[in-house]
Amino acid sequence: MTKSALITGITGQDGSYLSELLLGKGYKVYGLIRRLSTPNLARIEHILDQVELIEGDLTDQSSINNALKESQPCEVYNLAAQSFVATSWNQPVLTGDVTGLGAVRILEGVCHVCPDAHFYQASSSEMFGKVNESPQNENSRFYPRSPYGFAKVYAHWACINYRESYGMHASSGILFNHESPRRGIEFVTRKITDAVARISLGFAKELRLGNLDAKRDWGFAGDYVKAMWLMLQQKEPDDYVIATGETHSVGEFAELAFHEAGLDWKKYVSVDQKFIRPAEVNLLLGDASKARRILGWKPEVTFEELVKMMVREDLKRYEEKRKLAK
Ligand code: NAP
Ligand code: F7E
Repeated sequence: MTKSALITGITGQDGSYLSELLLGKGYKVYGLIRRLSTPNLARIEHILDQVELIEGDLTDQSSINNALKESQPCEVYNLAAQSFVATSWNQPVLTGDVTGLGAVRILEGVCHVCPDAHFYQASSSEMFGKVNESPQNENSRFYPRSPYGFAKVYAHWACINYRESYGMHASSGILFNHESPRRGIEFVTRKITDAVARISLGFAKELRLGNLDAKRDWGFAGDYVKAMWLMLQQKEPDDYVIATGETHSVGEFAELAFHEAGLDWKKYVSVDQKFIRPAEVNLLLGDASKARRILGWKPEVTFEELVKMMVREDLKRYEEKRKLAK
């Protein structure tokens, strides 16, 4: 029998990679999309004829219930969120509504409409925040440092509570930062690789960043969606840290990215106070040994390969733009 999956956040970075993965495994893939004045379908344009999109919004319970009824999913992946940490200070209530309560709305929907469906919650290493031990694993303390971080803690505990209260197959992936050429342009890795390409081709002269010393455990999104799927194939639901086990600073990322284009980053990068956050998460480093042991998951793309992949894709994009402009 064909398996079906409903993905919230299908138009996002992870939603697009997960859709490709599930289609490749023969799933019927449904995606929840919200109404926007201009549809944001660029990341799934190449598979639009293979997925079924259902209109709905994580702030609207009845649209979620309708999407679940229509898709009758075997698996539900809750990837939708207001996912940009910096914006969460400007829009804390919206972030709480979508990223926090949104998870409860979809858990409620699954519990009533399709209680046997396997459920995935997109938890985040931002929940560890101000860390008291390194590396961080599934038992490390949560100390979120932003409205995004505390909304994710709420959603994470909601997932555990629905599992324990109703016996739902609900799992959380505590994913550390994962990037790709499809990463939103506001996140630091993509902001850097996009600027490298623009500077290299003469479209820009400089790049302004915030805290260059913040350290992140960066992996490749294509590797991380495999872990999501693996979690829902297990007999028992559980929570898993997904990470590479390596950490690098923003400065190191910038140095390597500029180097890839033959440029010296120090000539182009400056610090702008505008990008310094009210509270910072200084260091994240994940221990994914549980995922390795139980799921058999490990990252395949290295940090260096990731930086190169992102720089090359952005260079290609701007080279094509330049050709068209001639
Ligand atoms: P992303 O690219 O920002 O995508 C977010 C998705 O959520 C988009 O499809 C967006 O739709 C949708 N969305 C936002 N508000 C919505 C609403 N009110 N109703 C329905 N959909 C809504 O995020 P991502 O990087 O793919 O991350 C996927 C999930 O993993 C998120 O929950 C994120 O918080 C979490 N996470 C990400 C990372 C990471 O490093 N990438 C790490 C840990 C956890 P539009 O296209 O309409 O905006
Ligand atoms: O920042 C520093 C910034 O915005 C990374 C989301 O996917 O991963 C992501 O959250 C670091 C921070 O990602 C700039 O201060 C310096 O320390 O790329 P980011 P994030 O905040 O780590 C987690 C796991 C998620 O769950 C989130 O959804 O880089 N930084 N200068 C900067 N960051 C940005 N965005 N822009 C700068 O100019």
